Amino acid sequence: MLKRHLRVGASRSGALLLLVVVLAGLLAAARYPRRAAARGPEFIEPEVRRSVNGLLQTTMEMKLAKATLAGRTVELGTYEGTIHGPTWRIKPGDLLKFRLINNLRLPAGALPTQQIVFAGDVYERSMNMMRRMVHGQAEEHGAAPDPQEQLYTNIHTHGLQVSASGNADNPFLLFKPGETFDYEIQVPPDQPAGFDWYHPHKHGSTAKQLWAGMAGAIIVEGDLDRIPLIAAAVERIMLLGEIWLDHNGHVPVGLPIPIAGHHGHAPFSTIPPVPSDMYYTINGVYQPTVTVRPGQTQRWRIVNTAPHRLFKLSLDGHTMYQIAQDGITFAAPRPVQTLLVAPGNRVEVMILGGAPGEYKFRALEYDQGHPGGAMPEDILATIVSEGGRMRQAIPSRLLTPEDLTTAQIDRRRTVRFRGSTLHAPVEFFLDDKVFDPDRDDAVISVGTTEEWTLVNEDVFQHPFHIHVNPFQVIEYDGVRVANPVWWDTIALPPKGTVKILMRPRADVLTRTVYHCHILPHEDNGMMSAFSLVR
Ligand SMILES: [Cu+2]
Repeated sequence: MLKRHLRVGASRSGALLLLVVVLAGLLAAARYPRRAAARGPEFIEPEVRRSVNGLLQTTMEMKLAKATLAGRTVELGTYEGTIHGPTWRIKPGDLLKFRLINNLRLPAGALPTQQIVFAGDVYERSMNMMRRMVHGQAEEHGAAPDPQEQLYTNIHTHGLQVSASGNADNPFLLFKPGETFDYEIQVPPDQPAGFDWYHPHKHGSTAKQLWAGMAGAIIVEGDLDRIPLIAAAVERIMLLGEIWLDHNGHVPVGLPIPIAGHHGHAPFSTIPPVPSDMYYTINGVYQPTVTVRPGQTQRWRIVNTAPHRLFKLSLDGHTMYQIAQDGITFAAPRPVQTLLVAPGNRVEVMILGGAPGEYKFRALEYDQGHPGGAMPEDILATIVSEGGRMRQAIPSRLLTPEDLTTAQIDRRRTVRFRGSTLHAPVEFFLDDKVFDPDRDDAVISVGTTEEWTLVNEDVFQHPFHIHVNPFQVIEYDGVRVANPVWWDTIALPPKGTVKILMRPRADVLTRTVYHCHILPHEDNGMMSAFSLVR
């Protein structure tokens, strides 16, 4: 009897959510038509902060700041006042000392009110339904979601193989507005040279903070940069952003719910709903123009900071030569025409400037299994090849990373990914459990080799990320991977499995997390704490 009652309840809230999704879709009217400019705004990069004599000492103030995006005035939470924070340029063995100051607040007018006029009582009826849903969610979790919690924060240095304890890269810390904290992170001397990044990691608020663009690049300088043909290339840093704006130029404050996304429109609405747009940006700029000379090589260091979208990248008329994945070099460049970059992933590619002309850098249409359907193609940038011809070349060899594929496997584990989006509250599970910071879901002996099978039971993709130690992907969707490279975030195929190998470094004994890097999934439960022990 109880079971039947629950099932009826679930299907009712499912129907309710679908209705809400439809109504929210009606609200997603285009308010800001985008014109195709002859030449987009200039390509810019974040400010650079370098370590000196083994020490990076800086301040990271999180605060609301105004910016211009696609001709609109926006007001977003930031690190240090710009969309995307400063780039840290560091070296293996450096000490990172920085003061995190949480001065975030909600922008004036961010809380939804009845600002939208509808014919008849459609608005009032949809609001009533949503109030009931939110109320249901509040009952389930014991408290109504307080918008102030969207301002709780901490920082994660994604890709650095560092301790997660104390005041290091600790995902269990929580700083409320008005609080200040002194971080101290020791980078190991054998940290691979590569492209990493930092971003907030407080369970429950990561998606909203990354939808504002709160993220920055970490460049670890080293051996890879000294290969002559790499050193000769022009370096460009590209933080791919997914900036979500309501009609006031703020990240919507309500609970995100999936809707159909189409060009210029967010694949999410909120409860309560407000009209909103999604901008796919590079370094906080919408569709910038990047210049290259014919025959010139450029090294693009790309990170996907989006809370949700997987970018399937392509560059018209150019092959991309991938040289690294997730901060770790390849043995040799790999020529690719398209490159799938999931949230959290970094890719480094070299390009060789084509014949004079204009080329589009695109995020191709891609279906990641989102309930709203495939994400349509978007133009990320225009590449203009102009100026005197150069005769630069792509290197043929890089550096050879470690290989675990012939190692004896000490332990095997399985992690299952499953989410429920069609009833309220939306929840996402690892091994049927939601995140509990006080529960260890794995205890791993450092220095041993483990093979993990990651099972995605959903039709939508989940990018798996584990802190501290990267892994080799040896099998993808049932197919053995030839010459497996290293990743720290891998997008699981829909209804498929991935097998990975890892050997946690012996000098980092700590407690941290693995999770899905689709941040609305992570915020709603899809994360596990684990310990690294001797
Ligand atoms: Cu996920």
